[in-house]
Amino acid sequence: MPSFHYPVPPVCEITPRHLFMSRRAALLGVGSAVAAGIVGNGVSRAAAPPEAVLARGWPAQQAPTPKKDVLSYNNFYEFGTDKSDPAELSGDFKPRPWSVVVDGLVDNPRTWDIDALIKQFGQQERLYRMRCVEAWSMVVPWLGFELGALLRAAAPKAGARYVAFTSVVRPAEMPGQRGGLFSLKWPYVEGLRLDEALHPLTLLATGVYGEPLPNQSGAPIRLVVPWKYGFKSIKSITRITLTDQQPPTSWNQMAPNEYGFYANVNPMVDHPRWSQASEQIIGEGSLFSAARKPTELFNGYGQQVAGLYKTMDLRKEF
Ligand SMILES: Nc1nc2c(c(=O)[nH]1)N[C@H]1C(S)=C(S)[C@@H](COP(=O)(O)O)O[C@H]1N2
Ligand SMILES: [Mo]
Repeated sequence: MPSFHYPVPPVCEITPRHLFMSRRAALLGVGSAVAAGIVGNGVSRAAAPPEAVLARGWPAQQAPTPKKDVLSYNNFYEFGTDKSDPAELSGDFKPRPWSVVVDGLVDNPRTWDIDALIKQFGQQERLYRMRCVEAWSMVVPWLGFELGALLRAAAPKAGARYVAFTSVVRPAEMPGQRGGLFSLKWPYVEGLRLDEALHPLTLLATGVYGEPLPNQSGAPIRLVVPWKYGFKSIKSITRITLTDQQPPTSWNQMAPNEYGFYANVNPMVDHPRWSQASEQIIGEGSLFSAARKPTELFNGYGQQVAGLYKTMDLRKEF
């Protein structure tokens, strides 16, 4: 069954919103009240965050999502469209050896070996909220370094205004790249404006929960842009190219009226097929009451990033 992101998802098109049952709830055999995300109390909170994560990370005002949920509920369409596919179908993927090309409008283009990158730029722990455009969210303790550090080493030329990212293409190791009825075009591509890419919140993650990224999380290196919908956070990156033109992005090409280039989390701008006002908290709640919370503008990172957009109409440039 194709997931939510697709413009023609059989389930949510043909089922009234209040009866829609998520795949997860369906597997658990629970009813529509749960699936509809009716806010309940009696929500069991996740365990308290390790002190070190909170101390070294940026404030996220929440406990981390349990590791088992972070590593088993994923979107990574190269391995399949179900949330469980990336963890279950990525066993053949080999994240080493791996290199990342940094090129385009830079004075110092370079092909980096993944381990040389980690040695050069280190790994800090950052606890970030992650809000998928499908209206669910997690809190994830990443390891990584600021994309800005790598870009400064590349020395962008004066004309550079955007950064284009490209994911790996390996159909032999990635079953989702071997066709199917609904498919994105490969490689998965994403992009940021250069000032967004240089923002200190923008992370290149090389690990999660204190360990190297597992395949389903985007091994060996993926982007994390916590104030934008999750699809901007491109996985298994092979190329980072500085350009003077806004680069094409995968979901925008698939459905431009549903997924903009900016994709800033915004509870006031609904997706054409569902509300963005609130989100399901993955890993919380029970069989009988899904846990939800109101969605925050810029996913709660407005104090840090709102200035990037002060001259823009966020309804038009969504
Ligand atoms: N290459 C690639 N990157 C991707 C995706 C994908 O399908 N392919 N899915 C995106 C989406 S929709 C989300 S919500 C996040 C999910 O990251 P997570 O599985 O680590 O939570 O990855 C993003 N990055
Ligand atoms: Mo997503």
